[in-house]
Amino acid sequence: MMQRIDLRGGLPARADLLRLMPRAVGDVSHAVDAARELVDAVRQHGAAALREQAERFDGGAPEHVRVPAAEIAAAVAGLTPELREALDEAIRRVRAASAAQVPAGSVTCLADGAEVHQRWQPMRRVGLYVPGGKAVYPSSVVMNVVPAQVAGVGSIALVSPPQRDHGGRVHPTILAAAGLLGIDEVYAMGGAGAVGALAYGVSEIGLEPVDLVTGPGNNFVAAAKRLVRGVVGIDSEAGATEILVIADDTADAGYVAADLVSQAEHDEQAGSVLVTTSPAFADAVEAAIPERVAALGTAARLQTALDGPQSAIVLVDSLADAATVSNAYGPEHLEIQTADDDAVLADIDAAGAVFVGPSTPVSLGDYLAGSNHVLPTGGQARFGSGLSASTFLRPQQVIRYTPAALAEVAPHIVALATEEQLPGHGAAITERTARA
Ligand code: HSO
Ligand code: ZN
Repeated sequence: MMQRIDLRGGLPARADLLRLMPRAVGDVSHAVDAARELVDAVRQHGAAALREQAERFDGGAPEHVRVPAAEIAAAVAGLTPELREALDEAIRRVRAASAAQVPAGSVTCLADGAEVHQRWQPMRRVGLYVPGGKAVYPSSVVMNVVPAQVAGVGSIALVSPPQRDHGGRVHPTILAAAGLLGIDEVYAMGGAGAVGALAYGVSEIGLEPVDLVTGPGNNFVAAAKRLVRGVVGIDSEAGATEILVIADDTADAGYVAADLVSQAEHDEQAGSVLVTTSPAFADAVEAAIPERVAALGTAARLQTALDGPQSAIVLVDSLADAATVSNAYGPEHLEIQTADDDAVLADIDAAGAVFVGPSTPVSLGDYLAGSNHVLPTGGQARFGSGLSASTFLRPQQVIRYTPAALAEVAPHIVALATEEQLPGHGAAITERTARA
C-alpha cells in the first residue's frame, strides 16, 4: 500500500516541502570507510588486492583480469538475433541523439584582432563501471559508451565484476554489448577496488589510469567514486532509481500503474511517486497496481519498493502545484500525463529526463528512445544532469590578441595590476607595448 501525502489546501514553504518528500533511507556515507580500505589496498598492492577482493566479494578471482579479445568476440557471436537487433537499434538511436547534443564551439570577437574562442575537448581516457550483481544491464553499457565515443574520447576501459555463475568471468551480455561497440579493453573486477584501479591504474595488468569514471553501482562503488573524485572526474553518484508521474483524471490509470510498477522493479530502494489533482484517479491507480505486481516475477522486490518510505501518492490542488512538488523532489524520471502536458512541462525545472504523454513511458527511455538512461537521482537533478556527450567533453578557452588589440587594453590592465599590487603583471604588458 503506497503512503499518501495530502498537500491540498496550499503547499507548505519550500523547506517543509523538501522535508515532506518521500525519500529512501540509507546512504553512501556509511560505505565510505570500507570503500577507502579497498581503494587503498588496490593502490598499494595492485593486482594481488584485486584478486583478493574478487574472491571475497565477487565470483572468485578470474583467470584473466583483462578479458581476452576472443572471449568478447565469442560473446557477440553468442547473442540471439533478437537481442542483437535490439542492441543495434538502441546503439543507433542513442548515437544519433548524442551526436546532435554535442555543443558547438564559439568565437567572440571583442574588438579588431581580439578573439576568445571556446572549444570542447574530449577527455583523453575514461573508465566505465558496469555492475554485475542483481543488476546486469547491457543497456547501461550502451548508455555510457556511446556518448563517450560520440564525444571523441580516444580510450575507453570497461570494468565489471567476475560472475560466479559464469566461472569467474564478466557477464557475457555485458561483453557482447561492449564488443558490439568496439570496446576491447574490459577487465573482470568490481566494487570499490575496481574504481580505485581505474583512478590510479594497475601497471602489472596494463591498466592505465583514466581521467573520468562513470557508471552506476552499489553504495560501495558510489563511495569509492566519492573518494577518488579530485584525482579523477566522476559522473553523478547514481543511487536507486525513481519515477514521478504527474497525472490528472484524464490519464489512463492502467498506464500510470504500470509505469510506477516498472521502475520499482529495479531495487527495494527504488522510489515510485504519483502526484495528482484527483483523489478518484489516485484510487484507480492504487487499485490497478496489485494485479500488475502479481503478474511479475519481480513482485517481492517491487512490493517492498512501493511500500517503502520512498514511494507515495501525493494529492495536490492544481497541476501548477504538482509541478512545484515535482521540482522540489527533482525526480530522475518525470512522466507527464495530463490534459495539457505542455503547460505542465513549461513549469518544470528540476528533472533528470521528462517523458511527455501517454505513449512515452520511462521503459522506452530505459532502452530505446535515443535519450540516455544514466540520470541524476536523489534530488541531484536540481543541480545535475544525465549523461550525454558533454559529460565527456570540457570547454576550453583559446585566446588570441594582435599587438594592436593588446595595446588598446594595455592601460586598463596596468591600472588593475597596480591596484592589485602585482606590478609584474603590468610589466608583462608594457614590455610589449613599449616596443610597438
Ligand atoms: N531505469 C534505470 C535504467 C535501466 N532500466 C536499465 C532498465 N535497464 C535507471 O534509469
Ligand atoms: Zn529502468
